[in-house]
Amino acid sequence: MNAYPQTIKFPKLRRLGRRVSALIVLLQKSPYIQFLLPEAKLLSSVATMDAVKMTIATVAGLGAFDSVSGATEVVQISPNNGSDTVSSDTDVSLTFVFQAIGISGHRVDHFSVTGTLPPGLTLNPGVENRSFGSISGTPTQAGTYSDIKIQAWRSAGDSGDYAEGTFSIVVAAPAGAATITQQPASITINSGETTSLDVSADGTPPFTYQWYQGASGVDTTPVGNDSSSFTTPALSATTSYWVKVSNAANPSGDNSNNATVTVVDLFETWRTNYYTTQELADPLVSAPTADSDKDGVNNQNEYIFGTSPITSNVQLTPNVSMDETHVNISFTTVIASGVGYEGKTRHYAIEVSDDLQQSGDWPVLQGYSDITATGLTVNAQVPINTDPKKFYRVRSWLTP
Ligand SMILES: [Ca+2]
Repeated sequence: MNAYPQTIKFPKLRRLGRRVSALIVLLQKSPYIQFLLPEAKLLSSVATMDAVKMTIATVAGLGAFDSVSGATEVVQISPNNGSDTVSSDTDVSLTFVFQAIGISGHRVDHFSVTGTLPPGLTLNPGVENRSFGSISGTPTQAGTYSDIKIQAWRSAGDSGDYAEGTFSIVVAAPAGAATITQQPASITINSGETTSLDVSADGTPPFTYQWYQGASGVDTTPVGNDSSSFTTPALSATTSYWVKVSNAANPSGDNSNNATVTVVDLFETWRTNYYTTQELADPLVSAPTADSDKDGVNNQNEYIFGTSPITSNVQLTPNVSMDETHVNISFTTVIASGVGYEGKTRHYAIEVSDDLQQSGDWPVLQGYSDITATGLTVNAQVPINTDPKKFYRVRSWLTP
């Protein structure tokens, strides 16, 4: 690793007194110069001036470079000489120059890269018969890109002798760039519920927010509004979301992590509590539409009413009586509790129609449109009028 200028034996050179400068000139005329010149040319074709300067610095270290024995590695030359980390900035041209050292003859047939390079960077082709290679381009996405392994192969094809080095390319966000400081958090909800996801960002406002459904970075399904908060639709299946936050200083944006909304199906939990594995596998017994206790109430409605799907019992039947002036309707509300009702509230409404066959929701009886279950009895008195007939029913539902 430390095969660079700092290992030149300056003290020894110094003892040579006035002959030192002559010696340097001699070195520069040595075959080593010819060895490196083609690489400087290579680099200048793809690189910034910095990269070329660094190459020249390596020429100065050539004596030490050659003294390395047994090492077979790929080391960074520029921009962070000798480091495993490559520093760069978003939207600023980068040339990452590396060198294979310790390979017999100091020649590399080709380099290969494994790992994910920052978007905008590529390995430069045409490095045959070199010891230097480079990755260049303009990174567009801030972040730390770890485990980028560069392998220098002595022969054609990715097999045989090689040297390798592993690097992290760190792409810094530009000043004022939108950078997510608080990721949207994963959460567990009940089936049929919605939830809100939030993100916080640093940088220079204003920010633009775009939410997406799917895995982070996959932008095929945009959802929601331009807001730091996103409210999901009612979900019946586990769903992942992420958000991109951008601003003028970071137009390509900062992508959040995945926020997974795990959906728990409480009806499924309730169903599993009553039926055996064999029964659960039989839709004629345990499906939402089945009525295994043959009480006329299907399993979905048993769940909503809070009755057992395996014991015929009709707890909800309202008592209806009439006197000379009123129709009296009473029923006992049942609080939603127990397995499958975590976080649920049961509600009731009394509905009225003069047509028993009326489909859909009936008009609600005024004053009884939303009764929250308390375990107490509801008594409704409806004045009798001149209508020839009226039908009443009690509807129940669960929230959320
Ligand atoms: Ca039933």
